Amino acid sequence: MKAILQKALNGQHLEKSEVITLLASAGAEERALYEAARTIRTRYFEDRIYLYGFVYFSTYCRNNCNFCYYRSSNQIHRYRKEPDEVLMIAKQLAESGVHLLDLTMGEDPVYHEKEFTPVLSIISSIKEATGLPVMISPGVVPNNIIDEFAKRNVEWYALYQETYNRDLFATLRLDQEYDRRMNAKLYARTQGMLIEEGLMTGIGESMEDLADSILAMSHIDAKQLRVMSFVPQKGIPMEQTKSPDRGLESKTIAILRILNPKSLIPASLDVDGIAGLASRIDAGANVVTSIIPPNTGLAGVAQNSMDIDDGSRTVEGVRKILKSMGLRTGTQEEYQREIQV
Ligand code: SAM
Ligand code: MD0
Ligand code: SF4
Repeated sequence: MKAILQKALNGQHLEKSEVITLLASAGAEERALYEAARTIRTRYFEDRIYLYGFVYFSTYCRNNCNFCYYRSSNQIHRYRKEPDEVLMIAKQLAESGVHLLDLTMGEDPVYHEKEFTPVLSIISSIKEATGLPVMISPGVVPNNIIDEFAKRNVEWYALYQETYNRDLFATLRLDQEYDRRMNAKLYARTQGMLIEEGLMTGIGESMEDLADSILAMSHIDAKQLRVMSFVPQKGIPMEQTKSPDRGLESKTIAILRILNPKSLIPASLDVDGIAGLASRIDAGANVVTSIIPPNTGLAGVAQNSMDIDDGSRTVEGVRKILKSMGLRTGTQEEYQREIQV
């Protein structure tokens, strides 16, 4: 274990067997892994942490992912926010001090199958009104739509593979093509956009699968890399699947950090709310995602309401905790430098 962490600190490549050893660590060894991850984060990022506002503007979806509350066959309340309201919420988030706005939607048939233009106009008006970098999380879209994003200088395209095991992918993202999803993000990269890749834990993966995924996702030139623990949802096929031990998510964050020292790595408030922030930052994360303004009717994905309306999933709520950990939020200029391509 010591030798592996020393290799990591020296910036050497890690083998799959070594990643598996790190994933299996416990007790003092696990704590040493987090310490190494923090050391590596500090080298490049010092005490700076970045904050992302989350705007889930349509929860309609044509897909039927087995792990997702918003899968098409789940009979739930859904919303599609009007452009004016989305713009108002985006402005409110910008004023509160986030560094980026993540505009997210299900694969809403109204946009995906009829007319995508309204989404492009929302993006343009938000960019113009706030001046903030934007991430678009629209699911899989054709290359000509990605071209439209690139034309509007959308900085980020987020699209998570969840696992690099194709068979497992097929059991989770029903009737969706692995290669189409992968190729969409790779295409966005060739058009000059930054990409975010992501994994889930607790979805039936083996330790070997997880190690393969961690190594593979570290090689697609993604500037942001995330992992989220599966959270069971009412009414989905995986409702009874147990949520995994959070140590696995933390260890994955730490390994992603040591393999990708300069990457942005989220501590998502969408898994355990504000109570889960410190442990994820301690594991080497440097971006807080899923900040949602209270009382706007906006939902999260894995935690659709936790900590939202009481105002703890806000810049203010997050800053308090970061401060107590000796960390600070970066300035907008610092964030802009971070994502310069
Ligand atoms: N519909 C688009 C898509 O699927 O790419 C955008 C939404 S995307 C941001 C939703 C992501 O949240 C999934 O890719 C998955 O990583 C995560 N997620 C969804 N349901 C989850 C759950 N029950 N527990 C944990 N993470 C979940
Ligand atoms: C988050 N709830 O950041 C959001 C979402 C989509 N790009 C991100 C999963 O945790
Ligand atoms: Fe739809 Fe995305 Fe949920 Fe899959 S993960 S059901 S694509 S919203």
